[in-house]
Amino acid sequence: MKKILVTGSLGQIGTELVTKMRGIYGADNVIATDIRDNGSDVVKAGPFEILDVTDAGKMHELASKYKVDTIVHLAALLSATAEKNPLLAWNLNMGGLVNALETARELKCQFFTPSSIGAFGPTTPKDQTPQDTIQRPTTMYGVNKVSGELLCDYYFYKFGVDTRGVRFPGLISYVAEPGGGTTDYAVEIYYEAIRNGRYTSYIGEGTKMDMMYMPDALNAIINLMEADSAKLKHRNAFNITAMSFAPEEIAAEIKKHIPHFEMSYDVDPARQTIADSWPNSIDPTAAMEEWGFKAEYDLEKMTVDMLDKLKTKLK
Ligand code: AKB
Repeated sequence: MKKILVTGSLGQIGTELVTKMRGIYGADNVIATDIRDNGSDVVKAGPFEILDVTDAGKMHELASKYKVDTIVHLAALLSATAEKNPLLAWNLNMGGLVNALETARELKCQFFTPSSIGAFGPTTPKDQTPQDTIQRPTTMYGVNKVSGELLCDYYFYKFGVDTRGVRFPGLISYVAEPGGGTTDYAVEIYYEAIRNGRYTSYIGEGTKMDMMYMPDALNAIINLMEADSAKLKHRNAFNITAMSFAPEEIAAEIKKHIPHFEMSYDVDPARQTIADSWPNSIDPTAAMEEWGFKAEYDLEKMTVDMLDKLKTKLK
């Protein structure tokens, strides 16, 4: 049985991943950590510790205390926040990652951390972006993600740490809201559609980005961690995606269920610039071939589920 330490457990991915992994591996075998305690189920339903990921000593101490054999490192600033405070992003995103990789090396742990479509830049091929291609991102978040991908590869080749990772697209869920990302509009739109029947998009018409529904993202993490190591040629930074759409396409899908729904635009230049530098759609073939990645939800199926779940949540 795995014993897993998760950083950033109260974030958008962590909140659901911790719960799912506790169901699979046992509540006591998933140690949730975060910089704050929000009193949620993640905190109450199993071991929880306060951890600032820039504190290398505390991270090592907690991993030793619980004798973990796996580290899932999720704590990071997302793209829009990172762009507002690039130095903080460098220190937190890279400092946290190095500390987590060092802990994994010292304690011989398996390791997972997500990269992102943000690891690509304006000179990357925009459509069906290949697994191995030009990566010259123009955001601090992208610089962090490319550096992180390389660092994870390095820890595998140099020290034999079993590092694994995916490049996540925008993640959509009804449980925990994202914060500070460029793709967050695709979550907000569902909340606003139900609350007010209207949404003002900060991303402009025609701007396509890859997206994925959270259940597929959680399965991807667990399946990659469980995959046969011998079959992995890439290990880190696998392209994965479930759908690609522009704001008007998700709005049209919502309108099928909420006919009075209206969308308008008030483009935020900062987030639009980031979105414009990212691919329209990425090619997940390597992930499909090397560890059987498959997404269950497309835009249509996700929209039915999101609206259904949010209607209950927002009652
Ligand atoms: C963001 O928008 O920053 C994230 C991401 C795609 O990495 N959701």
